[in-house]
Amino acid sequence: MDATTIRTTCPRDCYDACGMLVKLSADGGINVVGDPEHSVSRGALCGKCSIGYNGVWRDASVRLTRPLKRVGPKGTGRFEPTSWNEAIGDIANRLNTIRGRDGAGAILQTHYTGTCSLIAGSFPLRFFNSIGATEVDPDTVCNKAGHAALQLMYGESTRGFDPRTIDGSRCVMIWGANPSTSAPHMHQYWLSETPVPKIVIDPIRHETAAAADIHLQLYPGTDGALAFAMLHVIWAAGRIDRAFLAARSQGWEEIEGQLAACTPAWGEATTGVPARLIEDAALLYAAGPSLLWMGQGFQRQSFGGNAMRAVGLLPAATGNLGRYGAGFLYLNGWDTRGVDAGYLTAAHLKPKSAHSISHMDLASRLESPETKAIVTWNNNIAVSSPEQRRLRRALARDDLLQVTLDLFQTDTANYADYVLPAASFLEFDDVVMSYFNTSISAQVKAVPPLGEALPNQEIFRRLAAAMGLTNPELFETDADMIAILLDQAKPGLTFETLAEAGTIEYPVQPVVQFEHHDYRTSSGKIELTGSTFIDAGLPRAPFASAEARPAGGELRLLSPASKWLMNSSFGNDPKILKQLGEDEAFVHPEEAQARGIASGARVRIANPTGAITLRLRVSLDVPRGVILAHKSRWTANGTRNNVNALNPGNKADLAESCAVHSINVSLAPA
Ligand SMILES: Nc1nc2c(c(=O)[nH]1)N[C@H]1C(S)=C(S)[C@@H](COP(=O)(O)OP(=O)(O)OC[C@H]3O[C@@H](n4cnc5c(=O)[nH]c(N)nc54)[C@H](O)[C@@H]3O)O[C@H]1N2
Ligand SMILES: Nc1nc2c(c(=O)[nH]1)N[C@H]1C(S)=C(S)[C@@H](COP(=O)(O)OP(=O)(O)OC[C@H]3O[C@@H](n4cnc5c(=O)[nH]c(N)nc54)[C@H](O)[C@@H]3O)O[C@H]1N2
Ligand code: SF4
Ligand SMILES: [Mo]
Repeated sequence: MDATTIRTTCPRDCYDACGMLVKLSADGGINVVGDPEHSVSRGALCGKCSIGYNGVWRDASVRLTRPLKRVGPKGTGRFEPTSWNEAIGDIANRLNTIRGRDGAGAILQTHYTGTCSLIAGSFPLRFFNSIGATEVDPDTVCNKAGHAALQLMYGESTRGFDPRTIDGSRCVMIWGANPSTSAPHMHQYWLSETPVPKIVIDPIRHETAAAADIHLQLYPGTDGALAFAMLHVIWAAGRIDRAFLAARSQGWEEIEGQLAACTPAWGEATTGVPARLIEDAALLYAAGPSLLWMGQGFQRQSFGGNAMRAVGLLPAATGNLGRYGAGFLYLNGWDTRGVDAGYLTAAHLKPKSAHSISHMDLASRLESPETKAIVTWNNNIAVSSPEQRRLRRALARDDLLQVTLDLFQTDTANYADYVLPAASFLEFDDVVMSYFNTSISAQVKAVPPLGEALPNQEIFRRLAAAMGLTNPELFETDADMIAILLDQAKPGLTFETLAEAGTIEYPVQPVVQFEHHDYRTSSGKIELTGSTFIDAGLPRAPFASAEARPAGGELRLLSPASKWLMNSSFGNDPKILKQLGEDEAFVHPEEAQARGIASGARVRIANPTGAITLRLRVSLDVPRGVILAHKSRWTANGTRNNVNALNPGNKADLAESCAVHSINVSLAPA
């Protein structure tokens, strides 16, 4: 490579963590392409990123390039440029006043995965920990119920299988994930190239489901029942691994006692999946070695925690753990690469008095006069969070200080008092760690920040200084942090070495998940049942949960990831908007027919929380009783709301996590 090509990594909230090349041209322009030498992406980026990174991402007419101060009413998006000094100085004064008068708990901060690089994604937490602000727990809008359930059962949730061990597998089961959208290269290569039977469990017949050997197209929210029906089949066939359960787990008796009733015929009646397919899938999985990919889609339901527990029984009951080619994966965390998250976030600075709240309570918390300020960074709550109408009304409060850091003038930024321009991942060095495989990648600065944009971490260093904070952790440099992080991961690894390689596999040899059966629960065993679950608000034992189907002609609304967006990101790129077309929802042809609605008609989708209007399409990929409308459309240009206007923010059964796939709606012509 010559000096005009920089090798770097995509740090977005995506399983793939693709390698990319940034080619600089003489006129200062760039061309971002896939790195042909990267083992995951093999020279191609996904459609959205190859458009977006060569589109709005470096377009100075679209990006935020200067700090902005609000001049119009909140929500109207009227701002004027100001200087960093003025903006930081005023924000610092106002936050200090609130800390002194109301306490730092009156300051909310919301964040998530706008960038998942380690420093830009975590350093700001040092600032908020040091002042003791109230964190809106990011995982509660995404995957917290699943994490909490696995932590109770297995002692942890972020040490998954090593995808490289697929060469020892005889079955891969994908439960409630859609790799064809959310992990496009894993779908294209890792899954498609491995000649292993695949089972997909998803209400929607997406591309990965269509390509699978067995697709169990269950009715949404019936995962617990399906898992128990599969366990019944395995049990009735004498295929339960009793030796494994006896040695490695506790509580199986309480599960076994429930199984007789969960026949395949019962499973079919409860989940909608044909009994024959339940039997085939159960026996194929049980034979093993089998990998189980637990997606994030199936725990976003009222029984989310129980569903994760029930599905989590399968690897234990079949001994599909601790051997090559077997195991489960929810996410692979940074800890699998030796990173100490407490160091990254300076967790020790956090005062005991600091609280966190669920995203499900964000709107009501913002309404409360006790909340005096909100800082949003790395997320876009006006698009992504529940109770959209109520949330926006609360954001419009004149007495609420709002500071938003972003690359773009998002729907959320429109409500801010100050909008601070963040630098993009192309504009500073950092470290990236995939949450699917256990690689370590370099994010290498390819171009200078656009305009006056600054990396998140630098914005918070300046704010800390202006507020008179003195903890040295708040001022540690990027270079020092990168050196420490890489040394934690692999002693002696330098950024220069990493940058040259782009991505390194870690460790070099594939790892067998739970090879030493070192479950980090209090008993040291896999806890299938027990009082810890009761303490967490669940029953002692998992059960065959199934949500009631909507009645009275209503439909279950599913709003998973869109192929052309990364959450709400790219929602302002004209070429991506062209790919997306008009905002659409999809139903089975019989559901449209039953309501006398033609495909292509404008429809109104409504429930007590709100209503949206979009265009209806029919699709055989969507089961009866369900309506599919992908998440994350921006609303700034035209429509006044998106699918989250229908989201009441109901909580799952565990960890105050979201139940966004358990929403019922009516459908009628607009
Ligand atoms: N209806 C419905 N709603 C959902 C979901 C669903 O399934 N259905 N899914 C939920 C899930 S899983 C999630 S994770 C959330 C995601 O929702 P959010 O966390 O709000 O994610 P994004 O909309 O992508 O917002 C990320 C923002 O960060 C900005 N950004 C990118 N890089 C940087 C940077 O370096 N610095 C700063 N400061 N900003 C940056 C982007 O421009 C973008 O505006 O949505 C949830 N909402
Ligand atoms: N292109 C693209 N990629 C993304 C994102 C994006 O917005 N766009 N978002 C990123 C984020 S934040 C996340 S969290 C991940 C999520 O990526 P995944 O883990 O793949 O999860 P989702 O796409 O939310 O949902 C996966 C599937 O769950 C299914 N599902 C819904 N309800 C149920 C149910 O009751 N039971 C079962 N078994 N399945 C159900 C949906 O039909 C969907 O196909 O993707 C990341 N990658
Ligand atoms: S979003 Fe995912 S698929 Fe797209 S370039 Fe980034 S890592 Fe690759
Ligand atoms: Mo997410």
